[in-house]
Amino acid sequence: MQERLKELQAEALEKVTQAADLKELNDIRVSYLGKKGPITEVLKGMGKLSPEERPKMGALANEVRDMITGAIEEKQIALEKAAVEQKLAAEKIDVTLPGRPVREGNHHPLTRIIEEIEDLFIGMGYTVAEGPEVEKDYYNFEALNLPKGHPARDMQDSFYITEEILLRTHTSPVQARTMEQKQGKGPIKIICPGKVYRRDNDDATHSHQFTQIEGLVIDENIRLSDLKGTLDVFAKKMFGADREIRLRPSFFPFTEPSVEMDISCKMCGGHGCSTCKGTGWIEILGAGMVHPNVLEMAGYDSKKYTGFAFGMGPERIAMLKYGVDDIRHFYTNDIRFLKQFSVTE
Ligand code: 2NL
Repeated sequence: MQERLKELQAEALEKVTQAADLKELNDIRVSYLGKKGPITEVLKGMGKLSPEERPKMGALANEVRDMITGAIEEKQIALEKAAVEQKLAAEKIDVTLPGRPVREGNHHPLTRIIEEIEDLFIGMGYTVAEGPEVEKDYYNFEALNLPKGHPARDMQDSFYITEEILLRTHTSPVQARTMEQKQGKGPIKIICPGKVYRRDNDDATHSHQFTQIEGLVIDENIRLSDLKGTLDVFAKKMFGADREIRLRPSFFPFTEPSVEMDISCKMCGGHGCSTCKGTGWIEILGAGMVHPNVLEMAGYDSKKYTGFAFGMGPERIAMLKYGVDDIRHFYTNDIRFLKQFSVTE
């Protein structure tokens, strides 16, 4: 029995020494010192010993158990320490490494232009109105004096979803909805920015999806001169105080009279160059006095109320302002293009 205990002691101590981790060590503890372990087993056989031998053997068994327990505890401390050291080594941070640069993004050039135009009109007392991009034929065409079969509907070939629903071809339906909500009463002073869609083949100057900003002012006694003054302020704030504007007669189904606004070309000071195609003037937007039919359809008395409206393309304005030669640059998101509009760089 004594020999068996010594054997167990040697075997257990050897295993403790070899233990590679805390789990293995715990397994050793359970297998040697547990209730079903070999030492307990040996002690069960003590009944067969003589009374003189029993205390000696009991003492030896306790000694063996204490030695194994002690060895396990020591090993446990060593393993825990090694684990902490390994973790510290693995998580070591080199505080002398230079930091990774944080790259600052910038607003998309179109967002910049749109927000600039919004701010400019907000400064003149306008509020920004938005509406759905999937729109009813009624608000997109009918309410704007473009009844079914009107030739101008072909001019702006549209993406129809059903017979009565389409992707809006301009932001005018937002204005038609706003007028309708007012139920023919009170003034309106809004600008409507947003995405619009037309069935065009994409090229350097056309895109099937683009942005638009329209403005609408309705009140008593609104005159063409109010429109002209507003557009003059807009042109000078947007392109420089040295710019002149001119209005040319035009046609839109929703305005009468209709005009197109040009700004004087800065490239050549009005003498004629490639930007202004030799004319000294650059076309910027379309506008006009709101057609009486449009007012009446929205519930406004066209004898009491008049208004003006205008519409422009932020892409065109951004192209002129920043010298961009292809509209597709705005949608392909080439980082080399976009980075050029960073305010900080
Ligand atoms: C252009 C021309 C224009 C309007 C848009 C409008 C809206 C209502 C009533 C009357 Cl609700 N007019 N909008 C008027 C004239 C021109 O846009 O060339 N846009 C890029």
